[in-house]
Amino acid sequence: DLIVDDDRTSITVPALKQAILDNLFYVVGKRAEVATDMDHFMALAYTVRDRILARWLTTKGDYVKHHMRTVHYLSAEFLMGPHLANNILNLGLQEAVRQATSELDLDLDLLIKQESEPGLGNGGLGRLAACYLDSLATLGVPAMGYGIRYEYGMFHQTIRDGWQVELTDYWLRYGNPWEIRRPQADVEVAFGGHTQSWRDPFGEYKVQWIPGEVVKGIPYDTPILGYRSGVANTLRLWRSEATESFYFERFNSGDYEGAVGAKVFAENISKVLYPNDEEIRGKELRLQQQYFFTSCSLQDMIRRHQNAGHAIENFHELCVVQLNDTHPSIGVAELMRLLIDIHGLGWDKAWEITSHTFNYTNHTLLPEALERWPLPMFGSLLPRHLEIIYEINARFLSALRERFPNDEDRVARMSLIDEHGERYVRMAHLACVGSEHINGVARLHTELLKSDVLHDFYELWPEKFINVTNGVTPRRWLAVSNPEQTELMISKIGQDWIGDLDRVSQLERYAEDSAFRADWRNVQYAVKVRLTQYIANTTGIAVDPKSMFDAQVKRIHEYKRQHLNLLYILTQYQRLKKTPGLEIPARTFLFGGKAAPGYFIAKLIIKLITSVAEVINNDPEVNQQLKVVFLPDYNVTFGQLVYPAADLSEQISTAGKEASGTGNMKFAMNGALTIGTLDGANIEIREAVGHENFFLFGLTAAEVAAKKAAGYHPHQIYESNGELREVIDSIVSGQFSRGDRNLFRPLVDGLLNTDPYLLFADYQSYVDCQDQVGKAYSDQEGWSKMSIYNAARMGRFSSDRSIQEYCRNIWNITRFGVDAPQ
Ligand code: 26M
Repeated sequence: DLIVDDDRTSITVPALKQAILDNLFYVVGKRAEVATDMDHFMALAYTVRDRILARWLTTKGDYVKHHMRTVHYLSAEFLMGPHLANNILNLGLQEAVRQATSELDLDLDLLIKQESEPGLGNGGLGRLAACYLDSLATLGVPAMGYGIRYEYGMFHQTIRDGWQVELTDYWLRYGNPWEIRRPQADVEVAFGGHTQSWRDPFGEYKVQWIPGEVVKGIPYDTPILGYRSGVANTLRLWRSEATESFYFERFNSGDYEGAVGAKVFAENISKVLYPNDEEIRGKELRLQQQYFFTSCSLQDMIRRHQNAGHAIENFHELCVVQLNDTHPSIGVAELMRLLIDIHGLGWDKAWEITSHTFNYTNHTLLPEALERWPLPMFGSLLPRHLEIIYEINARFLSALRERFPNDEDRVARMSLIDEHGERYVRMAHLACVGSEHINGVARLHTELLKSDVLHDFYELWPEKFINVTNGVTPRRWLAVSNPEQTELMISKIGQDWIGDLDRVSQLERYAEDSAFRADWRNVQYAVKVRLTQYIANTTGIAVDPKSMFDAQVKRIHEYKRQHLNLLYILTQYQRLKKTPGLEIPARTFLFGGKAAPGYFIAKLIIKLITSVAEVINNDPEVNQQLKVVFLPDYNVTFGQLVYPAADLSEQISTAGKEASGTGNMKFAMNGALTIGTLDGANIEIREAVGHENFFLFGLTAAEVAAKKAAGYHPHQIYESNGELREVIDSIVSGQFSRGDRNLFRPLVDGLLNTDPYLLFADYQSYVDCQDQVGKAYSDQEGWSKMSIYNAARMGRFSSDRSIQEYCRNIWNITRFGVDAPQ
């Protein structure tokens, strides 16, 4: 009964309604009477996708037509989170879609919740890549993301008997309405085998790689909309499949097992995301994944470059590659191989192109997280690349010897090959040698790269090093996730800040306005009620939305010190037990985060959190003042619920260990106050929001280093600090493990004996600081002021600012935007 012009592009309410019904019938294949919430989600998602397509195709065409220099962001992980709400916001369709769905008697928020999130990343690094794609499209930067279309993403976490249990994440179960498979743009990737060399008739040395296996990469494209920019860039994720020819050759020659084996080999590559962050074990499949997506992406870039009519010699003028950590750094050797073996260039020209194409972002200071591949494994999987790496290394080391004569220690330290005992290829060194720029992700992190982790490279090439402090997108992390605060902000300062976060500073003057502060508190309370309901539904725990919400959500890691947070909780618990009726403001401690499945101590920390929670939450003497909640399966979707609801953000890593942190930014933008160390981006956040609006504690990175050098004895601190000793003793006593004195022994012994992350050294400072936090929270007016100053001064931490810095200082991109109307 509805008549509309074009139900695939029109954005009027009647057209949207008709489109949802048409997509439900023709794409989903259901009648409205029997459609489920998931069916309606799909129908709505296709409706939104239809409205993206014109922008998407126009954007692509414009980049080609105008020969625009393009960024290629190579990342093993893209932790995108659900797309629907974000796409609706970016298209400017929030009101129209709400109206259309409500007229169809559909609950928009319920439909949005149906989308299963593509969890194709571990944590910070993958989520940063997603924020950067958002900003690239918003700013109209010609850009493409390249990665792997894992069939199984980050595992789902459940808690059984207080322990983490992993379940697989088959996120494609109901289909993915956002992706388009493009089989015509497939590429082939080789593995194994051997190389042959000869001199061609002109006397040129030539190498041919005779591979053992060949697989096919099929691209799946997802449009990435800018915020009201009219731009839609592409995220291109590769799926591995068997090549028909390889498969059938063996099949027809009677080698049935070999044929099946080849198929299994091929399909395995993009099957599953490795759930380890910050810890590398040399698994061959992981190297296969890295080479697979990097080779697919570089071949794709070359093909697109040539199809647009450009000569291979100009590759680096139009194509720039950003390496998201060392995971795609094999690309340096791969581009050399493609240019020399496939496109016939000489070494020097190939090196000129390669070394002007790549840039490398480092994300870690932990020595155990620097990627190295055992040489025998590397050589058998990528024999040609090993030869190329040897040649790069020979040339690099001879230049190095010229620059630093008689310094063989330096040569050994900087070599691409680690020769101490078992031999390894050092991927960070390959990335440094092959890149034009090397960047850290926060000011302190970059300084520590220069002075420590990559010091030799800094001495050799100081001009390569540059800092780009991370940022996060205010679209997803504020406008989408915190509609209550967003609406209040818009009522005072309009909405331009969503696309230009520096403008939130206009909020500052309202910090001194008591009526506004009351509104701010009401909004905060409403958001906390939302989270309270979620907690009740998922855990059965009743928390009080009037209590302070104190949140630590991030991967579980010793350096992030979730157990330091626990030490304070236990300190308060002991105090309350000793002094019944002790006046402290009620607090709800919220934890969320996954442990790498093989990381025993991290899993034990989860068990300790859940065990302490059980005791405290069920102790009537304290549970009006203290509650502890571990929320299972922390992911992007849950992050969108928790960042807006927190009063206090825990950013308590050992100084010098957290490269940047990005959760710290999401909390502060939403008005949470931070308790934190001088680590990563905390330092810059504290400067931006004002020292008086940030709860600082703990040793500095320099003090940590000095303490370790001087000989650190945690046992002495245990002996001399009464409260700490009681807390530790209570864990050992079995109070939280039903009398089992051994359960938490590995954790406690580690702290007493070595405590590599200096929890004991920072304990008293943390406890004192937390006590100050408690006092400050009792003054609600003062707290609201600080909260508003935090939100108003976070403009710098928009990923739009980070991307502008990458464009100016690293990518040399000055042309933005497309012809398309917004
Ligand atoms: C490597 C090899 C094999 C399997 C997995 C990995 C791997 C995957 C993810 C290693 C590290 C990974 O991520 C590291 C990470 O997330 N680092 C974080 O990056 C953020 C963005 O820059 C920073 O804010 C965090 O401080 C940093 O810890």
